[in-house]
Amino acid sequence: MADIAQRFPQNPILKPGQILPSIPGMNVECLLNPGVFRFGGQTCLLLRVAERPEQKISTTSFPIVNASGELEILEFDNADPRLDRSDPRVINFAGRDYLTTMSHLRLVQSEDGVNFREQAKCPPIFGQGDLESYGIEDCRVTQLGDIYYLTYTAVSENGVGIGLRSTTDWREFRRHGMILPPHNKDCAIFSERIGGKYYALHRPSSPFIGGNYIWLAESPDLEHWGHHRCLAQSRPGMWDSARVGAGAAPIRTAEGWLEIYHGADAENRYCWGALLLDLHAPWRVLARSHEPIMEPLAEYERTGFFGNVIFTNGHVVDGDTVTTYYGASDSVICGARFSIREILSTLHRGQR
Ligand code: MAN
Repeated sequence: MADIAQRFPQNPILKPGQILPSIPGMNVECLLNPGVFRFGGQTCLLLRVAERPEQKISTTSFPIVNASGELEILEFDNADPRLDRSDPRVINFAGRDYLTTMSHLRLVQSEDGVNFREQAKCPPIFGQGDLESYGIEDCRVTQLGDIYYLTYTAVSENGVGIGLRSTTDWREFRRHGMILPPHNKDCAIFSERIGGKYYALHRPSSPFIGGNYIWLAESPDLEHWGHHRCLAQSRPGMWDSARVGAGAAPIRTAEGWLEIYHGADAENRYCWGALLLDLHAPWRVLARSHEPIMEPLAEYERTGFFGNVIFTNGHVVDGDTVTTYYGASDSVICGARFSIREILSTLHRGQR
């Protein structure tokens, strides 16, 4: 069997109605794709909260941050022939793309890893400045020493790139700016330096030659990234034929760095596979999944704001168990456990 995930029986563990909107007048439409870490003895999820105003039948409206740094609601008439609403996530009006919701990040905590609550002392994290004016999304959290590094998708009319912030206490944050420019997503920093260098997986997209592939970059200081290498391409005819992107920071195992990644086909069906990278030379791919390790099978994974999506960018590891948290159907938050040994046993050596 391809799907080896042990889903939480309590799934979904968080739904949009359980999180208050960031400001009155907004609706929380979707909870998605949390970054995951441990802090103060608790399991923490950094949720992506996607909001928009209550929708009227005849118009499509959504927030952006305008040039003065204020929230502004854009509203388009659904009957206008210049409006393309074929994808629930993005609209195109008069040749320009917009997101239908604006996302920010919110921290929830749990003692048992299943029941999560928001803590008033941890402030919401919003997009700031002209490279984040359509919101911030899908944050990976990597702890290096006492510092937590947040790599997230920064969206604006300028494009989609990778922003970096850091914190030690989840109250005060340092902004490091955009570390990888558009078009780039799915950036996860390794939890250890290798040979004195920092490493990160990321996903630049090439519209003509090339595609949506997983790359590796190297840095002396976490802000300047170079020595780029392409690690894994999408594979024609397979479940990951259209795009692949890294999940959270890879897991150190005796056999190598284990990376759980997402792959989607032309129908936007998202599954997960895994890559095994050499411990000392992470640009060497030792093995890769042939079959997915998880597929959108449960009802809550098949139907929602954008169905047939499971998307993970966060996990915690306890011995042989990796507990992944994920967005299902771009709507709700779920959890699933895997045996690391079992994932490793499914990988095909020498696959690219
Ligand atoms: C992209 C990102 C994710 C989202 C998936 C599925 O990969 O925008 O945030 O979950 O698409 O819609």
